[in-house]
Amino acid sequence: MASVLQPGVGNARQDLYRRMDKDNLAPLWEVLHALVPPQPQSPCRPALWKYRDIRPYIEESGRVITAREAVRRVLILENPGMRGQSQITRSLYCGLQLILPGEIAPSHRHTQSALRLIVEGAGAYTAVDGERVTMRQGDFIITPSWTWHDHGNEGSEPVVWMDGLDIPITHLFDATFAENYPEEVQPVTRREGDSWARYGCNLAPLSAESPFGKTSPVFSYPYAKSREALATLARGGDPDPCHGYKMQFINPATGGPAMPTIGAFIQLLPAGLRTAPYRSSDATIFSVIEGRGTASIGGQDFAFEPRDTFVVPGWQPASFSAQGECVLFSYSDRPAQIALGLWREHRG
Ligand code: 1HN
Repeated sequence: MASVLQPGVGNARQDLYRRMDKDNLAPLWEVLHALVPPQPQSPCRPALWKYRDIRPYIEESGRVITAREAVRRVLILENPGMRGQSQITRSLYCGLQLILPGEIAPSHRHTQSALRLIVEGAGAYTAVDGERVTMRQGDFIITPSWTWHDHGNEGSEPVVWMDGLDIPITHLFDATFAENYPEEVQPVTRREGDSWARYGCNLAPLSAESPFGKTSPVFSYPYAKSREALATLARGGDPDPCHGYKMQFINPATGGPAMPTIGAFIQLLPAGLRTAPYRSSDATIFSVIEGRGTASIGGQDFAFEPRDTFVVPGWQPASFSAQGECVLFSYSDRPAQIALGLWREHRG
């Protein structure tokens, strides 16, 4: 209930605010309700980018700038509620990157962690600290924090992937550092498949010190493997009512999430499945690998097809209706929220 002001008190307050403002002071009681709302009050909105609609812009970007000149030729997916901030959620960045045959994207490193989900094409590579991995559609690839990385396309077709980075998180902490490698392309020092053989086959070196600190020593998770696992699960038991068959990508050295700040997931929705509403405090970005369906997000319906990207804001109820069998990749800041004791979910 609003208190009844005594005559003159309003003026006295305004006068106090004005004088203390000069000394960089502000009254908490005027903003307390906005600072501590009973539930998240986010500018993040549900949105879907149809690949079919944005593919022409991606192609055109390939005609107006080279990968070398751009450093990274990326169209940023900006949340419609946060235009101009290079954010798809309050904590995460999302973009679609194009590399044409014969191109390279020069080597650099930064404290931001990055993930890639290959959306279109095959035959490009990314190199991480001396090891190259070939990209194929649906592959999930990690660039750990502070590792040298460059990309190249030695194949014959354009390759497009989704980039997910924790840029707003590193900015929040003002812990952003970056540097360029002295050459455009870093030297290859390990054979392709080395880290998969070392860490990805339920084996580990006897002295298992992870080369990438808090990030998984496996930096490429081939779609063929994840897809096969999902198919086996779908043959073997009932789907989860909210998620279908959903798995998280893990760091085999710890069993925890593959990256310290970003969680990555893959799920299969059997044809015809209608999931129960689900909400969690981590806003989540989805990339459709296979299948058509509808995502209902906060009461709004979004029809999706392969290669589309959509975003579910934190704490908004979402459910899926799968027309055919669907496979969805997704990522969010869940590991960061869990590490800080903030994460919540609600089923139904
Ligand atoms: C970056 O290094 C990549 O390595 C992609 O492909 C997107 C966005 C902002 C800052 C660095 C890449 C990026 C980025």
